Amino acid sequence: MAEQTDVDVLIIGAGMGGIYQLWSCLQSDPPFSALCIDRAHGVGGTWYWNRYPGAMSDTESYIYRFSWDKEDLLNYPWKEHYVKQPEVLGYLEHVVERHGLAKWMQLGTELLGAEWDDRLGGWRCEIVRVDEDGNPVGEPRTVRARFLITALGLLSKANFPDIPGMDRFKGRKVHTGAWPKGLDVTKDRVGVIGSGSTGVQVITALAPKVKKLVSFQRSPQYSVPSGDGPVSDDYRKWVNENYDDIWKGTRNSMVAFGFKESEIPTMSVSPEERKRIFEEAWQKGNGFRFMFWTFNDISVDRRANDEAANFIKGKIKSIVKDPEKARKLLPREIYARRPLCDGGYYKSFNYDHVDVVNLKDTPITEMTEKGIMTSDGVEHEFDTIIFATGFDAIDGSYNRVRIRGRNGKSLKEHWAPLGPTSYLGVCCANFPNLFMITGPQGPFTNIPPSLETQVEFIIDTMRHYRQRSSRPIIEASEEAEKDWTEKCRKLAEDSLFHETSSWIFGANVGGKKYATRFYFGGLKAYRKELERMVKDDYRGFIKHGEPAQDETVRSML
Ligand code: NA7
Repeated sequence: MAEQTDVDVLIIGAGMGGIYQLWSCLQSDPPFSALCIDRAHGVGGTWYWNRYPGAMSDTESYIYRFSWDKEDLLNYPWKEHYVKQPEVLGYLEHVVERHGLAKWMQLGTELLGAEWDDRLGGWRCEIVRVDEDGNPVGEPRTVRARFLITALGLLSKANFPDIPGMDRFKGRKVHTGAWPKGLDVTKDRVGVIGSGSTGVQVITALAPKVKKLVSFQRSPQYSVPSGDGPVSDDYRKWVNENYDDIWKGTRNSMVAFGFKESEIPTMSVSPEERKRIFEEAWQKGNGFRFMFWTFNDISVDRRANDEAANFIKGKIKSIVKDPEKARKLLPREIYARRPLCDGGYYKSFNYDHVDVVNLKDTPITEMTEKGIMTSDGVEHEFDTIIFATGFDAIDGSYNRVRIRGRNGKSLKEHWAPLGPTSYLGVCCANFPNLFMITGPQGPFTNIPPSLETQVEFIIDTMRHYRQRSSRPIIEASEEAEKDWTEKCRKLAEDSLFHETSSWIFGANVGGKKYATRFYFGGLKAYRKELERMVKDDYRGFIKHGEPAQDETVRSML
């Protein structure tokens, strides 16, 4: 019989969410026994896998970290206004070491499946060790857990386009989300497919270094400068002296990027003043700042949006010297995707060895032995083709694991009719004692503050229910999930975001259900929703009052 372990909490994923959740379980009084697993052979989640050149957080460094360890917050160094992938990874490794979390983790271990067991009042999970390539090693093992917490990450399942002849290409094909350790492509002729946040970063980083680079763009993007640069001692001192207020302001803001969002409409000021404000935001840098600090209606009002879009288009035309390249780089839709920023993206196209193909004009017809063929009959030859084609976001991360709730129904089946839904972004009806961190219909914000909000809500809820029962069952009602879904749908409809097709609505992967995957009400409102629900005696959760059964998960309390 397979070896069996019992824990109060099994956490899937050792990225930012999993790390904080594990710490919170161990800090509870009394602690929840917990095991955190990850198929990666290191901690870091997104920051473990996304090692592509130029990978960085586009949230400013001081706010892209945990807020709960004040001493570390004040002392842990960062060099520049934006943290790059190796630094984020280093920071997360440091947190794990500082808090002695590694002994509760089992890395290189994958969740094969999890089934809710009514008699047990918990989850029967099957896990297996995997090698660096993800192949199973040895026999699966059973873990019985009272609570299952998924910290799978929003964006972990790579999306590969279906291009005819993909296998024919003799060079190297690499997805940014699975960048091999130490891979150096600087001596190569490089093709980059995709121009989302990742594509923009990888192109900017590689353009000055590679022999040749061609960007294949289906939807040209609006990107503004990041404003990156070294952090001065004075700046750091200011941040340290104001950290409490900074976090307070962040939690009470919409997108949680550390700045105060604008309260004035775009058309309420003169054209000159509008231009001045846009220019100031352009000079300061940061994509979310450009969209939300300048005016309060760019993401909801078409006229306001046009003003912002035209300002950025003007900048693109003035930066890119070759008018034909500039034409191809000009966005053709409204400014309503995830806002981007960069460290010199448009300037990259001024190099003679860097070019752009607009796939709306000349689509890719096939991949050949040598590279990529486009509909104008041009064969673009490469040594390496980089797929910056994004992810099968949110539900993609879940659909590859078999998670079965009550009556044997899987999450995939639960989500089939409407797309991925939840109650408050953390629970699903008929999946008792399952909590999701950054699951579907959570807030659309800078991730760390939202993720902290969710982890704190989850741990408080578990504690609360533990006091009520020796066999706590926490389960959202179907009605509560329906209402939350409706709320998210309405909020999305009120924003311009739903007018562009992107991973936010599942529109980037063929066959995915089109539905909003976020709560667009902002972090402040989201926190209020949670608060109100708790005050209202956990409204939306079914009240179970069963006595303990014989075979329960052995509590380590
Ligand atoms: P995104 O934002 O989903 O971008 C993927 C890009 O790849 C985008 O430009 C897509 O064009 C393009 N794409 C996808 N499939 C194809 C095919 N078949 N042909 C050509 N181009 C394609 O992913 P990222 O990794 O950049 O960013 C995801 C998030 O990670 C980001 O928002 C940050 O939060 C971190 P499209 O726009 O769909 O026309």
